[in-house]
Amino acid sequence: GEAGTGRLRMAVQKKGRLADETFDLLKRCGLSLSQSKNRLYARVQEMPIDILLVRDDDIPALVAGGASDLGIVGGNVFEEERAGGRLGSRVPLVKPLGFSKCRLCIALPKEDTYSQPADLGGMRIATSYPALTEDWLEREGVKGATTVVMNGAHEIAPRLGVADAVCDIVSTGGTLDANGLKVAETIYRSEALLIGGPLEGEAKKVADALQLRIEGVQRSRD
Ligand code: PRT
Ligand code: ZN
Repeated sequence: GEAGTGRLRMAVQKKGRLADETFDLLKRCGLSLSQSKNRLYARVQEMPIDILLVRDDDIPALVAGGASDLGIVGGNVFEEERAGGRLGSRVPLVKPLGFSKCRLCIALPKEDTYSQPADLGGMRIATSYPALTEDWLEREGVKGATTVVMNGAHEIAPRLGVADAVCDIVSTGGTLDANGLKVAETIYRSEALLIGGPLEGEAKKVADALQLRIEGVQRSRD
């Protein structure tokens, strides 16, 4: 991770739903960034930390592979990578950060009746979270359901006839509602997570100091 530079690396989302609250958290920790958000890196002025600005989907692999010491990413993305077996044997430490909360839900056309997981038997479920969806289906003993991987526009999949149900992130529920869908099951509750480690030496000292500042911010919000 910090090889050569002597600075801790932390990967965060460059732009999107996680980014604003991540930068806000760093600011509340008393940290200021020396470069514009449009660059690949930003330097923290008050601590030896470099912020790597990336797509959220790349954060778990960057941390698991050691290119970044720490990362801030949605639990949905982290757990999907882990469930898909893409993080190897190294399972990074996790600290929930309490923002970017949302739910991963299985949704059905409003006219469908739903009372229990077995009702999903044999269905094709459109999702970008196949590993989490398949794990849940297996845990619930749902028979013959399959996932159809889509990277967007899941909510129109049932109308297109390419799926019978969807499994997607829900916040207000407005998107589902506008597309004639309703929540059948919540399979995962997500929030932003600090991932990383285990670290040693100077990198561990810097990471511990950062965590102390984050805990201070969290306490002041309680
Ligand atoms: O560019 P990059 O790959 O980095 O970003 P991205 O486009 O993949 O992700 P982004 O920025 O949209 O979301 C980042 C993270 O924010 C997600 O992984 C979640 O952890 C979290 N989050 C919180 C959400 C939402 N709320 C959310 N509402 N992610 C997506 N949505 C989508 C949802 O899928 C739905 O289609 O927003 C739409 C509206 O939701 P409703 O229910 O409020 O209508
Ligand atoms: Zn993404």
